[in-house]
Amino acid sequence: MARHVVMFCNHYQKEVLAVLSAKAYADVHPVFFPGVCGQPPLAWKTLHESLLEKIECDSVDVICGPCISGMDASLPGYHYFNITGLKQCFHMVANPDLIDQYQKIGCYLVTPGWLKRWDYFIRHWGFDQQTARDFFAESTTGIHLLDTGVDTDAIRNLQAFSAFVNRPWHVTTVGLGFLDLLLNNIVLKRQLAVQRREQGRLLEDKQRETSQYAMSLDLLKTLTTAREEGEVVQKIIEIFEMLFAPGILSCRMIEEPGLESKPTLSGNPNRFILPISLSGRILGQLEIGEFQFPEYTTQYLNLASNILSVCGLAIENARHYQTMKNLSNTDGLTQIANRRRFDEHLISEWRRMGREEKPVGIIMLDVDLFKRYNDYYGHQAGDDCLRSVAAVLQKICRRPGDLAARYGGEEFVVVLSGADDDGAMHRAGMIRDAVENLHIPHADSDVSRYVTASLGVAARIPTSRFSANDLVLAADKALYQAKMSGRNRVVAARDVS
Ligand code: GH3
Ligand code: MG
Ligand code: MG
Repeated sequence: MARHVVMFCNHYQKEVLAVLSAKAYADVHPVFFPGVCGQPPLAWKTLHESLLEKIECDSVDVICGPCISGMDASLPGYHYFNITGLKQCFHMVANPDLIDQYQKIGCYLVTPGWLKRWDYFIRHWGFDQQTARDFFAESTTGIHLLDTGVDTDAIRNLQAFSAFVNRPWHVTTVGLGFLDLLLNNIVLKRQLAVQRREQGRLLEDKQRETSQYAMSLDLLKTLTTAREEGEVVQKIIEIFEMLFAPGILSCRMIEEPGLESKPTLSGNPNRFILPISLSGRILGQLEIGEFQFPEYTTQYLNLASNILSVCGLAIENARHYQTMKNLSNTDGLTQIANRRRFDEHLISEWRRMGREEKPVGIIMLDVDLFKRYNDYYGHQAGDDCLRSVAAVLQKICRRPGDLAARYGGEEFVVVLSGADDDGAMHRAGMIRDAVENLHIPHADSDVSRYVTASLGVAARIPTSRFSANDLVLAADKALYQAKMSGRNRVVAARDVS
């Protein structure tokens, strides 16, 4: 437990030390301020600066009569600050009623600590012996020692003082019992306050933790609505931002799952790298740090680890979803987009280009005399041939918005977003050349020694009167025309009547 300073007037130093030495108050540290009886009170600010500022402690108790001025009930820098302001300092060692009784009958009360310095005070108050005698004769019936029993010189000092002021003297033995009770009370009160504060803090921590868990559960629910991995990562970032308000936050996914690792520091003691893992496999890493409330770092890391295990699940789900989506959008034989993907892509590009008032180009491609090819070389070779043609198309579709798809059988389609008739014709010409240049022998073809293809091309700026379907029909018509006019060629829809 941190140090507890108890401040008393130095007139009670012996009494306080005697009580403390008989007790096992390990953390209590007494500090004494100078007694100023009958003089202006001490300024608290000066006292604090001269006595307390050098002492390391978290709790301060000041026990005093009206001899300190300017004390504030709260003192910054201490967890606990308490003032026991007594009407008179005699109340430290004896019952206030008893003190009252003595004073009512005109007793001038003194303690052993004061008596040690009686001549100093007489001088300081400006008395010589005669004026002192006059004063005491007028205002007192006698000098009365409250004897605490700590000073063997007390009686002798009492006698000397009484003789000086020419007053009778009396002694009441008060002992240390009263002071003992007072100190005990002060120490216990402070211990209780510290315990309460500690419990309050624990309770507060628990409440914060519970509300964070509740909040994280709510936030984690949003993860279940995210399908794409990028969306999941974005939501993870949002969750961590909401919960911890960190200064540093980034999330990096790892494509190939790695080995499980523990949270690590990244050189900076306020920066942590946490694994996003599932069943012992690392799927990614979250870098987090410089929390707004660094005192809760350990709790934050615990909560973060729990949340990240759910995040791992969400990432894995997103990856499964992506794989399934890819499978359902890919043609099994050629591994390029399938008809379903083409339909979706064309619709979305048609809308997008419609807004931008730009054309969409489309190329329909049909392998020439492919039935004969199959018949001549076998179905297996036919499959290989289709794969090679698909690869040519894929290679040519490198621009964003472009898509090559297998339309069905030996027919393919290419979407060229933003391409007008000329652009689409140019690309179709390249495709035709590239297919023939594959130099796949086709011995049974009338058209060439090699496998060739016919292509129909159409391009239009989307309008409400001309649909994406109309564009496909136009390209198909042009393809038919290419077949009719001898195959291994490109025909533009604009040239078809
Ligand atoms: P045209 O020049 O007029 O297009 O003649 P074609 O023989 O290519 O046209 P047709 O429609 O008569 O024949 C298409 C052939 O494509 C028939 C079919 O066996 C073949 N085919 C369709 N899908 C596949 C496939 O997945 N693998 C293989 N090996 N052949 C396929
Ligand atoms: Mg065909
Ligand atoms: Mg064909």
